[in-house]
Amino acid sequence: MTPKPRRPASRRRSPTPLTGAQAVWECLTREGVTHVFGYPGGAILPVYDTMPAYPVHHVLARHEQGAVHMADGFARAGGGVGVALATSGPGATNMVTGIATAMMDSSPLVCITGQVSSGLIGSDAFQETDITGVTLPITKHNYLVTDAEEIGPALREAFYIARSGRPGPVLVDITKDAQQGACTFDWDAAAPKPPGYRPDHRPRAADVRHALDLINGSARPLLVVGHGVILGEAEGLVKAFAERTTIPVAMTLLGIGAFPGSHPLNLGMMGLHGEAWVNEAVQQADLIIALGMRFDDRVTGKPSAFAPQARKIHVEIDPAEINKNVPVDVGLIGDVRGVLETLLPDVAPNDHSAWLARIDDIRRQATARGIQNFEDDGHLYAAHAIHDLWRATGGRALVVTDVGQHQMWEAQYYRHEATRSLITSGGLGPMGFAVPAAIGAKLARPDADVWAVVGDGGFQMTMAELGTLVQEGVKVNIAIINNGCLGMVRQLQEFFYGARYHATPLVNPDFVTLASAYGIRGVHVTERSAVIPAVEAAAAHDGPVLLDIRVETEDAVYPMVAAGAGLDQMIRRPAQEAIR
Ligand SMILES: Cc1cc2nc3c(=O)[nH]c(=O)nc-3n(C[C@H](O)[C@H](O)[C@H](O)COP(=O)(O)OP(=O)(O)OC[C@H]3O[C@@H](n4cnc5c(N)ncnc54)[C@H](O)[C@@H]3O)c2cc1C
Ligand SMILES: Cc1ncc(C[n+]2csc(CCOP(=O)(O)OP(=O)(O)O)c2C)c(N)n1
Ligand SMILES: [Mg+2]
Repeated sequence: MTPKPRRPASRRRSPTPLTGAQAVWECLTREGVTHVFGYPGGAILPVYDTMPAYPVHHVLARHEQGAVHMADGFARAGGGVGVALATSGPGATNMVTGIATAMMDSSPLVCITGQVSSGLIGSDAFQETDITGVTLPITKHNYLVTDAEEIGPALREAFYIARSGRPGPVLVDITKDAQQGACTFDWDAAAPKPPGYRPDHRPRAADVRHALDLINGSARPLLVVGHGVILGEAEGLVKAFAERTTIPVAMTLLGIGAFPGSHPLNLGMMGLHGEAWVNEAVQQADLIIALGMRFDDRVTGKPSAFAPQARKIHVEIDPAEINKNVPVDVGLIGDVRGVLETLLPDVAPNDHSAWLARIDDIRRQATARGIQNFEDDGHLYAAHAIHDLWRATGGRALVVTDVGQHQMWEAQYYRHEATRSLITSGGLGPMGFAVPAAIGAKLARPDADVWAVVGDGGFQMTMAELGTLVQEGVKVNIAIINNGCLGMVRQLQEFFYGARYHATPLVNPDFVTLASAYGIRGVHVTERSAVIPAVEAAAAHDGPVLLDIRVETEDAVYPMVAAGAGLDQMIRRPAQEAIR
């Protein structure tokens, strides 16, 4: 890819007379924005028209959902705020899935939409949609701006709200006349001061003492590491805490990467598709120390049956999360980094060897049932393909997954060593996330070896973004885990609907031919022995490569806990003899 030449940053002094559209770019550049993901239309054209004067690279998506997922992938990979831009009406409504995705996973975004001119609001004008009304429940905050003078303050506040406290998406809807109007842009005067918003919390001293007593007195403690550890950049402190106390670590899906996969204290992912030994450790623990995770129902199973023997400490920045899903003994409200810094000097290096040995024992028994240890029967299973992707990339790739069975197998069979090396949609789980989010991730981290791991169903939801991939010249490799069906839903049909597979088989196009229409190299992979060479060849190729990996349809993600069941009611993979 030839990088777009950068223009020098604006050197204007404040206050400066500008149009509202120029004020948008002035704000973005001063916020340090380098990339904006968007799609133009009439109501946002004044903003597009002034864009070339500013040193921001615009990525033209093929659909506004894709633009928002790109901004989200950019934010999750790089740690900044992602920015997406769209026109009014259909442009804005197409953003909704992407915004809801970011909201559920606390991803910091600023989405800017054009709106019809203020005099037309409420008249059902052409492409008028009340997007602040539509997105009220799926944004951390939103604004309707009808005056050019308000653009600066609204955007500065939007960035502040998006990135502070519990991060999240903020939408700023700007009328066309506000974009065209004149304003006096004063950066300093626009400093954010949202009334009633207090993102900084510190835990109470009594709660800290209580937590320390529980930690230092427990025999079977477990750290549960969530996405908040990554958002709060507390990975190093978590490692120091775990090593000092020799407490084993379980991760939520979104916590994967926050603790090194190969660390001896790492257990892996917990939850409805968590590894058996992790869930058993949860159920047998006498203390759960939950760090930046929100006890999602996919993590706890039936809440009343969750970790029944354990006292619980919850370190969480959002007070609304304490006692929301699972009652806890101590809530430490604050940034996980600050809380760990407070706790660390006073935690005792206790001996937990008996507890660790017990977990190891459960792990050994469970591993014997792992599909990786089954003899090769000539079939290619998705778990094999993902395990080989891990081997061939040395565990160092930045993997962006879609939603479904392949997502769970990736979490189980790709061992992530580094933080922000797995990007996946956990809370909303929209199919179609992976390819656009991977494009955003690659633009945020150009040196990363980025792989989109995506189902054959989900790929077809946003495959138009192959056009963006080519236009941007980014090297993102794509592994389609092609099982010929909507696998995760088929699995539910297999277990709970009498194997009546209605509406889950897929008739797919030839993805390799499709890739070639975009000028992308495509390769069919049909045998287990072909996975590693195909991944290595993709890495060596100067451009994106799409692997169409044809895997068995007949397979399920194990272990599996049925919705509403406790974590101790895991359905386990049958032994190989039982499958034959
Ligand atoms: C098909 C499918 C299957 C799934 N199965 C599983 C499964 O088996 N196991 C599993 O774990 N998940 C699973 N998930 C994902 C699950 O739905 C949730 O998205 C996930 O568990 C949430 O993880 P989290 O709580 O760590 O992250 P988030 O939902 O992002 O929550 C992060 C929490 O950290 C807090 N926080 C943010 N910043 C800070 C900070 N600086 N300091 C302190 N706190 C902070 C936030 O307020 C929030 O409460 C599945 C998803 C799908 C789509
Ligand atoms: C937009 C959207 N629609 C429907 C679903 C429900 N759903 C969850 S997983 C899944 C099947 C995914 O199939 P595929 O992409 O082929 O992945 P696989 O499970 O086969 O690995 C469906 C339909 C969803 N998560 N997102
Ligand atoms: Mg599929």
